[in-house]
This record gives sequence, structure tokens and C-alpha cells, in this order.
Amino acid sequence: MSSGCRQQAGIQSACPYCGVGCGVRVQHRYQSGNLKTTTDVVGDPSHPANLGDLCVKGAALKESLSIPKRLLYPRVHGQEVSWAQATGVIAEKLKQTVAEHGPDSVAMYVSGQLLTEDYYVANKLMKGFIGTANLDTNSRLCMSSAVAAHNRAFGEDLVPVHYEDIGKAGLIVIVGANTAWTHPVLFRRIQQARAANPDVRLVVIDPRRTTTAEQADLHLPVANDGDVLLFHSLLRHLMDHQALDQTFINAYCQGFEALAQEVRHEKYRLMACADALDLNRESLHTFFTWFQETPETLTLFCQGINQSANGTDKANAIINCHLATGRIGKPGAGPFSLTGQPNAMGGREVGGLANQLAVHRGFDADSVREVGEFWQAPKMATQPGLKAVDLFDAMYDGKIKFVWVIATNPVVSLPDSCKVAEALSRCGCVVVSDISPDADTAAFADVLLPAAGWGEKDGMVTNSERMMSRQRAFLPPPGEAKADWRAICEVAQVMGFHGFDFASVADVYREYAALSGINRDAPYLFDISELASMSDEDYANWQPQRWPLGRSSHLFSDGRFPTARGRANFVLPASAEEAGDESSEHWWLNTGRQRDQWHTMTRTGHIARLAESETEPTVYMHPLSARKHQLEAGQLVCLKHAEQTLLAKLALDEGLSAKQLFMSMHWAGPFGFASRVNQMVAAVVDPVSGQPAFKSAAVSVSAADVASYGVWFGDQPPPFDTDFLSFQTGAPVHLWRFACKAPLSKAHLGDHSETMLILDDIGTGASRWAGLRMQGDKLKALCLVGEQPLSFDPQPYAALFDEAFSIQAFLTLTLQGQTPSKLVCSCFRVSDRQILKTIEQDGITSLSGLQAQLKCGTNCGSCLGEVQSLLKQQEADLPGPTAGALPVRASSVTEGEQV
Ligand SMILES: Nc1nc2c(c(=O)[nH]1)N[C@H]1C(S)=C(S)[C@@H](COP(=O)(O)OP(=O)(O)OC[C@H]3O[C@@H](n4cnc5c(=O)[nH]c(N)nc54)[C@H](O)[C@@H]3O)O[C@H]1N2
Ligand SMILES: Nc1nc2c(c(=O)[nH]1)N[C@H]1C(S)=C(S)[C@@H](COP(=O)(O)OP(=O)(O)OC[C@H]3O[C@@H](n4cnc5c(=O)[nH]c(N)nc54)[C@H](O)[C@@H]3O)O[C@H]1N2
Ligand code: SF4
Ligand SMILES: [Mo]
Repeated sequence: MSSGCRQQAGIQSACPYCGVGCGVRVQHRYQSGNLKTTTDVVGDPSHPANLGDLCVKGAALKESLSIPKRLLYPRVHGQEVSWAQATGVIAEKLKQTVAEHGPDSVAMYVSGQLLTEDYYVANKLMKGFIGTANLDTNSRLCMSSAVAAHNRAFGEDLVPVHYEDIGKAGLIVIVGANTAWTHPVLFRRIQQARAANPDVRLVVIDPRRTTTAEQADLHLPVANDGDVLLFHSLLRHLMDHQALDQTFINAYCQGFEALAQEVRHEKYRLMACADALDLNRESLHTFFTWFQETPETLTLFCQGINQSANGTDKANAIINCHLATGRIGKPGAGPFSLTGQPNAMGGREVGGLANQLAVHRGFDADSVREVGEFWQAPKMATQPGLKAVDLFDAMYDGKIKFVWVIATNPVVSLPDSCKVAEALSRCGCVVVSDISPDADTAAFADVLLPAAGWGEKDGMVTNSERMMSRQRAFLPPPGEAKADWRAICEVAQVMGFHGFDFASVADVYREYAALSGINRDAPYLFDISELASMSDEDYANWQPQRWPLGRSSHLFSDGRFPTARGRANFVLPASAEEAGDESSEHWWLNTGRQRDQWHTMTRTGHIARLAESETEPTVYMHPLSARKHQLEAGQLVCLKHAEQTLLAKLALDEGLSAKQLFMSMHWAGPFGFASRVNQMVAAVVDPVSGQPAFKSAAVSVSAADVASYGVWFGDQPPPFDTDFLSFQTGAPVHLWRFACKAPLSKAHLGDHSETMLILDDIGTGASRWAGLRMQGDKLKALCLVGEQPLSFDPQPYAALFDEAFSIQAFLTLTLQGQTPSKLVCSCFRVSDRQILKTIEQDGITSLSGLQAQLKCGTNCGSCLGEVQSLLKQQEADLPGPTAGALPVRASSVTEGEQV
């Protein structure tokens, strides 16, 4: 502690982003003699999930607290009103709609980013008091296939793996997950385990060669949706090689014979499978052999499995292999569904999916009665409600007339997003609770409620390994922002319902814990009822604990499963889904995440250093495919699906197969404007889980019709119409990239300017010009326009705004021409160019050398994969034998191949 500075003991909380569930410590530092405080958010060394580590998003939590626009007061039809008024309007609308059209005409659509207590009161209100199960959650888009698979196999939604297992595994298989970017702290744990024991192997199964795949011992670039075939083929191999655990199968499982019969089919032979999935036979054999030989095998999976038209079958195909080898319920072994959002697991425990009632119970008569009695509920829902996609379809058809959306942005994140927007505009009353007025869905709200965000509210969350941790408030909510559970309870109370007069969030938690006691004498394992008597103090001081409480052994370690007969089920796929066909005329659009952004960007888009890794809506394509179609990196391309079109910048990625495209899901709102990827994604869902197939859109792609490309630096957006617009937060100025179908005339700039200086024919080629708006001797706005895509590095241009403007400096910049670099290390702002230069010019060829010189990867470590890839790339470019083995992989595109 420095002198003159008092440091408060850190407040423990949990990161609000991914399902790893890292612990953080928040430290307020007060300057003496001055009330000004600074807040630091650091990793909590005592939290079992992360032991002090944070990834790049976690490391930027402090900056996330200052989002530029917050919702501060409730609004009804755009007018600020008091909470009492807003609550009155919602209660009245709900009552009226239910009275006129019945309980199934109303719905809530909530989120895995809600805290357990928020979830609990929303669920109780809808399923016990309004009398409908039309309460679904964005976890439908995220975890529902895994939930359905767990229910089918185990009889309950249970994840039998602990993070410590990573340190005990001999083989780690990551399927359909880009863990290095999406669960980075867990991935670091995997890398540490491999560093500690070089015999530990990592296999990645993903159609893209991701950063995660780059770092694996073996990458299997499986064809789209080829996973069931692959895992059935693995099972066949294990059978053929007597590698099954027959004792386990006989003692603890059922349904094996039917599955065994299925996998005896010819198509599951290794060679047939490799050919069907376009995989290198040797690579596949290596994977099968490693799996066969390694009892301590963990299989981690996420959205490449869940978000598929056969996602539930995929997850069950993985679980089948673990059951058949008895690799479950044991240290270092098991199928491990990674949760996406911070409280995806908590929401599942509460019962936040429309096809669950509460506390892992469904809608059987006993459960409805027991939950109803506990809640003293006047009007229990007796059957499942509508799942997310069906719910918005019903709204589109006029059947849902009231919806309350909380902590999710469905206009961006649901498939067929234009239809979702239309559904919301047709809905009689839309209530939206959010922290940001910029969330796309907020534009559809009749009633907009300001929610308290992370750091401003208290509650519990459960992570991927069932560890329950506390989020704690350390800041007052701004304006009249309020915790979601309070807003929900107030509406319930105004409606005259009893049982919502909770004095505190701890009160809500105690009631929820007590409800789980109905599972005590039932086969269900979710029972935290001993927490029902927890004191306020215990709740305040809660330290992370995994449920079942007090149990250190794994779930299923006794071979008992909570099914009717106590045995685990082998599950045969409902339909023999074939892998996607890349020979069709359509391109296959795969979608997912970038390392440095969170979902629809409302919480991360404003952070300049996070904005630098993907600077505009971008679609990735293999370089040979681009060449074949006469497309070039940097130009705008037009994706088409049905009647919809989307413009995005083309970038090249050798990790993709010939007809595969990739685009991130993030671009939305005031960042991506019209370039929202889900306009391209049809609402195809898994028939069992209802989870959308976000990874398998079919689109066409062509060069966009662009006459002018441009960039506008300033503090306000460009003052003219554009056909493509995207925004990048920058310092000291922001920038908007744009494109216009008709040539942008200089008059467009002149019309709006106080003093707009036009410079013709600048930079490479005579087709570029610039407009500069001055204020005194300072630059106020700068516009660069060209007929071709502009290649520029934003940093030096932004620097021109810092000091008195020098036309000489500007001309030098534009005339020298630039290759834009890519930010690799967000913490220390180290670009690929700097890294390559250090390797080439300073001859530094080791990771530690680069770290010593540039500091890249020495803070959160999220970029270590990228730094290592640059090292490998540079090694491969050098003559002579290459030292580091490149990942084994069947090459997916070769020169001359027809694409
Ligand atoms: N940086 C960042 N991290 C996040 C989030 C974020 O927004 N940003 N969000 C969090 C949330 S909510 C979630 S759900 C998780 C998601 O975490 P992940 O599932 O790891 O991330 P995604 O990028 O959605 O997709 C994973 C991979 O599935 C692959 N895939 C596509 N089709 C197939 C297929 O048919 N088979 C196989 N085997 N793989 C396929 C894709 O190529 C992609 O690399 O991330 C969490 N973490
Ligand atoms: N194409 C494609 N689409 C996808 C996916 C994909 O891989 N590809 N992945 C899907 C998955 S897995 C997920 S999880 C979803 C995520 O999609 P969304 O849930 O729609 O994304 P977020 O941006 O996290 O939305 C959360 C909203 O809640 C607000 N918010 C933040 N904190 C609070 C709070 O405390 N209270 C309230 N009331 N509001 C708050 C935020 O400002 C934001 O508007 O996207 C899905 N959509
Ligand atoms: S891995 Fe990163 S985003 Fe996920 S919980 Fe940890 S710090 Fe947060
Ligand atoms: Mo998710």
C-alpha cells in the first residue's frame, strides 16, 4: 500500500461473463484527504475456479463498469416515470391480458446472466401465480441440448466433472468449443496440466482450426455436424478392440444392446467415418487409439455440440462413450458440458427453462402438486410452456400478447432475427429490463426498466462445475436502477400475489433452498435445503461451494443414477443425422465468438482495447476460396439468406474449409448497426431440446456493390447516409467505417461542416480523398474516402487529434500507405506487426523472449495461443527443419481444388 492511500479489504465477487465462474476481488482505493476512489478488479487467489487468474474480459471488468449510456429511470412509451407508475402499468397489462386471453398469452424471456434469486422469483411468478410455463431463457440457445442429453442419460440435469479433474486427466478432448477464447481460464488450466505432465494429450474436434485447435496435439477438422457419426464410430472402435467396461455397463447402465447393434453398421467403421467426415484416417485412428488407451479421459463440449439440429444426440453420443468405458464419476474422467453464461447452471437448477417446473422437476402431477403446495400457489402451470423460438413465433402469430424480456437481447441473439423484431413490434405489450438503452431489444419496449448491473447487486451464481459463488454489490446503482428480483416482486405484489414480500436477497435464496428440499426423498440429487436456515451473515460471507453440499466424491461415483431404475441410459440418436454437405451450392456459415467481446457488445463494445481485435463486422473465408471467387481481403461482401442481406468485411482464414464461412455473433446495436449475423440464420432447432442450429446457416456470398469506402474519425457519427456502417470505440477519437453504393460526393461533407477542408488525390492511387473538419488548430473530424477498401492503421490517425493539427504529419501518414496490424495482446496493446518485427529483426524466437521484450501475454495470458501461432508461423517460414510440430490435420483445402 502506497503512502497517502488507504486500501479497503477486497470485496469478493464473481466475474459476470462466462461459465468458468472466476472469483474476483474488488478493491476500492481512497486517496487520503480526498473522497475520490479508484476501483480495481483483480482475480481472487482463493477462488477454486480460477485461483487468481482472469482472462482478458475479466481483466477489463473495471472498464466495463463505465458503459457510456446507462438506463437510469423507468420509461413508459419513452417517457420517464416513477417505478410505482411503471410497476402499475406492467401489473395492469399482465392482469388484463391474462383476463382477456388466458395465462398462455403472456410470457417472460429471461437469461443465464440473471442471478439465481432473480430467476427464482420470475419462475415462481409465472409458473405458480400467473399459471403459465411460458417462461423461457436464452439458455435455450446455449445449454438446452446438454440439459436434454443429461436428462435422457442420467435422469437429471447433472454435470459429473470438477475442474480439479483437469489436473488428473491423461487425455482431454475438446469438442465443438473454442475454449482458449471462450473459457480462457479453464483452458489455461489445461495448458498448465499439459506443461506439468507432457504425457497429457489434448485433442480438439472442430471444423475450424481455431486458436484452441492450434494448440492441440491433434486437431480433427470434422465436417459440419459430423459429431454423432464420429462418436458412434469411436464406440464401434472401442467395441472392436475390447476396450469397453462391461462390468460397468452391466451393473449400472441400460440400453446398451440397441446401441451396440446400431454402431455395428458399416458406416461406423473407422475408414468409412473418416471418409464421410473428410478426416485424415491416420488422425482419426490416433484419436481412437488415444481414447482407447487412456482411462482418465475428459470430454469437454460446448456450442459446436449444443447449437445443432441434432445437438442432443451429439451430446448423448459423447456421454455414451463415457458410459461404455465406465469413465464417469471418477477422478480425471467424464463428459463435461461447459456452461456459457455465468449463471446458466443456476438457471437450470431453479427451473428457468419452459419445459422445467422448478428445482430439476418437470410437470408430472406429483411435482406440480409438491411445488404448488410449497409456493401456496393459486394457479400452477401444469404443462411445459413455449420454448424460445416457438415463443417468438407465437408472438409473431399474435398469440403472445405480453412479454417481459430480462437481461437478454433477443433481437440480436435469436435466429431469424428480423422475424423476432417483427414479432416484438406486433406484441401488445413489451417490457424490457436492461442496463443499457442501446440494447437493440430496448427499442421495442413499451415499458423500459433500468436494471442494476454487475457490481450493483447481490446474489448467487453457479458455474460449469456446480460451484455456487456470490456476486456482491460494491457500487450503488446509478439513478433509480434496481435489482431485477425486486422489480419482479414489486409487480407480483401490485398484482395482489402473496409470497413476494422478501425482505432481502438472502430471504429469496433461503426460500429457494427450502423448495429444493422436495427432492430429499426423491431420486433427484439437486437438494440444497440445508441452506434454508442460513443466516443473513452466512449468506453475506458465503464462500464458493459445490452441490451436493459436503460431498467431495464425484456424482455417480457409486454407480447410481437418478433414473427410475437407478441405471444410466445409453441413448440411440432419434434420427441418423448425416454430416453437412459442403458440395451444395450454398456456403456454410458457422458462427460463434471472438476472444475480446461479450455477446451483443452492450458491456464490452465501449472498451477501446477490447475493440481492437475485431474492428468491424467481418466474415472469414479460406484464402483459396476467396481467390477462386475473385474476392479480396478487406472488401465488403454481401451475404444473402432468403430475403435478407448482410454486409461485412471479408477476411481470410486458412483454418476454414473450402465452403465454410465464419462470422462472430457480436455485431449489433450502435457497433454493428445492420450487420447482425442472425439475419442470416434460419430458425432450425433440435427437435428434442428446441436449441437453434446457430452453427449451420446456409448463405450465398458475393462481392458487395460499393462505390465508396470510408472511415470517419470523430466524436459523432458521420453526418451522411451510408449503406454500411460500423463503429469502433477509440481513444482519443472514435471511428466509424462506412461504405456507400453510390459514390460519396464531397458535397456531402461540405454541406454539414463549419470548415471542411477537402484534400484530393491523397494516398495510394488517385481515387482517395479526405475531408478534415477543424476547430481552431485542432482536428475535430476526419473522413477518408476511396473507391477501394481503405488500408490504414487507426492509431496514428487518432493521434492527430491529440495535439495541434499538422497537415504535414497527416500527408506523410496518408502518402506512406499502411498495412493495418492486428492487436494480439489487448492488455499491453501489442500487435502482430510488433511481434513479427521482434522475431525477424531482433531474432527473438522464444515465447519467454517475446514476453520479456514486449510483455505480450504476461498479464491475463488470453493471447498466448496467438503469440505462439505467430512464432510457429515464423518458424515455418524459415528454411530448415521445423522444430515445433504443427497440429496434425487433414488439409481441408488444396490449391486447385474446386470450391
Ligand atoms: N470471448 C467470449 N467468451 C465467451 C462468450 C462470449 O460472448 N465471448 N460467451 C459465453 C457463452 S454464453 C457461451 S455459450 C460460450 C460458447 O463457447 P464455445 O462453444 O467454445 O464458442 P463458439 O465460438 O460459440 O463455438 C464453438 C466452436 O464450435 C465449432 N463448431 C461449429 N460447428 C461444429 C460442429 O458441427 N461440430 C463441432 N465439433 N464443432 C463445431 C465452431 O467452429 C466454434 O469454434 O462462450 C462463453 N464465453
Ligand atoms: N449466431 C449466433 N447466435 C447466438 C449464438 C451463437 O453462437 N451464434 N450464441 C447464443 C448463446 S449461447 C447465447 S448465451 C446468446 C446470448 O445472447 P444475449 O443474451 O441476447 O446477449 P447479451 O448481450 O449477453 O444480452 C444480455 C442483455 O442484458 C443486459 N444486462 C446486463 N446485465 C444485466 C442485468 O443485471 N439485468 C438486466 N435486466 N439486464 C442486464 C445487457 O445490456 C444485454 O442487453 O446468444 C445466442 N445467439
Ligand atoms: S474465464 Fe474470463 S470471462 Fe470467464 S469467468 Fe473467468 S475471467 Fe470471467
Ligand atoms: Mo451461451
